[in-house]
Amino acid sequence: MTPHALQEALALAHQARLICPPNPAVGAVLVSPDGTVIGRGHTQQRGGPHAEIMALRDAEARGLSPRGATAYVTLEPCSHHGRTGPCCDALIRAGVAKVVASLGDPNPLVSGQGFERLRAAGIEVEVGPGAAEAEALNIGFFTRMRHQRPWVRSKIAGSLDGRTALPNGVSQWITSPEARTDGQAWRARACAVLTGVGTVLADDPQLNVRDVATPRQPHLVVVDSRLRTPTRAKLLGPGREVWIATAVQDPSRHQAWLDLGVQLLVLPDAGGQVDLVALMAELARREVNELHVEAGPTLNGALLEADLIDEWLLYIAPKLLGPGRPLATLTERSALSQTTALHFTDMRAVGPDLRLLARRAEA
Ligand code: AOF
Ligand code: ZN
Repeated sequence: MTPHALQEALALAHQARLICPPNPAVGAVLVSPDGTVIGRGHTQQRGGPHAEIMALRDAEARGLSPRGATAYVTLEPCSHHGRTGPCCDALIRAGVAKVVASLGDPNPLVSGQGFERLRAAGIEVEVGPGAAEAEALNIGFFTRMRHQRPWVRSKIAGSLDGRTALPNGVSQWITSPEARTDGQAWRARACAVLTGVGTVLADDPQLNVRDVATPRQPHLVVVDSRLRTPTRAKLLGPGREVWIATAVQDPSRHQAWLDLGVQLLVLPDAGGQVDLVALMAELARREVNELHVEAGPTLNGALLEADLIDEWLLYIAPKLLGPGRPLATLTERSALSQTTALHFTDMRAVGPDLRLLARRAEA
């Protein structure tokens, strides 16, 4: 059974999700020996205080002492000097008696050292309650720390017969406004949104978060092997951090985009295309935890064939389009044993549409 205070810490971590990337969303609740909650906190924006510090400040602001308290936290308190100071030292200084943490921090700078330092200071440490939820909340952070790549989620809106557009490219709108707003909520929690130059040329999208209140816009990544993104594309508008992933190595061809403040990720050429595996490693280096893909069938197909999609977010409208564009362009299979096996992890109605979440069979 997850203690009530830890459930509250998980709820606080949920609240941090839009603001805190690339840091993990963490919640902390301090409970005094008589069982009263004396402080609450969650992770702040990049470079800001961690959950434990916010909870200690909350107790201080209320004039309550954390001495002898139990700290319920959804992640191992950090032990390193990063953009902020170590939380385990702050807890030790504050005199807490016990720490209950959902799970260890996979960051190699921490990974068990936070717990060790707490125990060495005589603090009782319990690990485990709420672990599954704390990890699910931070699936991108855990994937990046463990595998040096982001958690890649591809969002697709289509018809019941699996079409994302008519043959002439018309796709606005197959799914309902409710489904489109729901899709924006998933964009908002991602560190970065990824699309292909084909989509930029066809739709001139903004790919920002508009329908959901958010303190932060995700970065935007355009896969553009040959540098065809128009310099007047809407998504290059002001206030947005845009990275173009290209296989064009010649620096003299980069200037037009650099002048617009775009960052170029110059990657190896893999058969005329950007090496997508190298792209994922570069995005992890740039601290992208969750990558939200909104792309056409070519890029989705290439990502799928490279086994780089962890999760599909599918919105299916109760419409039949007949001939049209597929979800992903794949090479022909000759046996069902060669097909990509997925399993559904969630299914629900969103307005008149269906929303399905599916993961790789082994994911
Ligand atoms: C905690 N509590 O609330 C979070 C933690 O660069 P910094 O100093 O902000 O450190 C970021 C790292 O701290 C991050 O990669 C992860 O290992 C840990 N996150 N730790 O004690 C928190 N968000
Ligand atoms: Zn910390």
